Amino acid sequence: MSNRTFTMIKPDAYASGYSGAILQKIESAGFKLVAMKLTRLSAEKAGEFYAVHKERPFYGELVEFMSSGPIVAAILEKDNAVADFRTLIGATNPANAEEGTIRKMYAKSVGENAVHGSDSDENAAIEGSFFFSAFERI
Ligand code: FUP
Repeated sequence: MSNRTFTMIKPDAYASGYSGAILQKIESAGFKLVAMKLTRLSAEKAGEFYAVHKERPFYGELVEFMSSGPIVAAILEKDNAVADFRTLIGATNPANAEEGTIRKMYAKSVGENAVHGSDSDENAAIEGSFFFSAFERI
């Protein structure tokens, strides 16, 4: 089991000024930041990141939204990081998310859902490397 996961604070949450509160919640839950940057995805880069969803009906909107403004990208470390982070962020659709989860507290909708969390150890490694070189992580 890997002890790292990858997250993004998405354009909706960044624009609403929730980045600090979300990072505080992540750290309070026991995750350590091992890489972090504020950046903005081009439509091309967003399309590449979400290529697995290319055939889904929401792909175009997803790419447009994820390239619509700045994001915070980070690699997080904790025992059981991938599963524990998915629990902390809650269901993809905030309407179905548990009370106290990041998406329940900060997400607007299933499309604009405040944060990303990797869904497997393999994807955590791929996604972390998409944003960070070895030099940019501890
Ligand atoms: P998650 O792993 O919880 O981020 O959810 P998915 O991998 O299923 O979806 C990735 C992103 O696609 C979501 F964060 C938001 C977007 N999406 C939609 O816009 N509509 C949907 O019906 C499902 C996902």
